[in-house]
Amino acid sequence: MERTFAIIKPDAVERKVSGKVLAMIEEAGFNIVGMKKIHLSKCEAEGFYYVHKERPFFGDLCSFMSRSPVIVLALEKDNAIADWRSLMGATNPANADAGTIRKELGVSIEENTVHGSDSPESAAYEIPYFFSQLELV
Ligand code: RTP
Ligand code: MG
Repeated sequence: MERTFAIIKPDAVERKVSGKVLAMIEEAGFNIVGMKKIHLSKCEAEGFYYVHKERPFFGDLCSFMSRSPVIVLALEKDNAIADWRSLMGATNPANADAGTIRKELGVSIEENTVHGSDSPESAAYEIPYFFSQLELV
């Protein structure tokens, strides 16, 4: 079993589609081993996305991620990291395959509904950024 980290981003929580995202996660066979709703500060968003700090969209991304609450998730499944990236779809919803979360629910390249770890190294940074061992069941 592998674990990955996911976020239901502010655009989805604001539009009240987080239940739809959770249903797609469960239907795809993921076990939710950690879940909580939090409102990130700008500083916390910057720490989470520090790998993107030189990218032109970094400031906008951190403002977006801290503008309203998100739901953070730890997901478990065989091949969880790659399978969650597949279920999310391409970064830009316009390029995402039918049936993916970003195609069905995404708004724009920035407001794309969900985040997912892109490697075992990212998952190992991201899960403990939000969850203590006691919060993972
Ligand atoms: P994520 O990290 O959120 O799972 O998304 P990703 O791997 O598909 O995309 P990444 O390149 O890591 O970008 C992180 C997030 O930054 C926003 N973004 N905005 N305005 C833009 O051109 C742009 N490009 C990326 C998106 O919210 C993207 O998910
Ligand atoms: Mg990424």
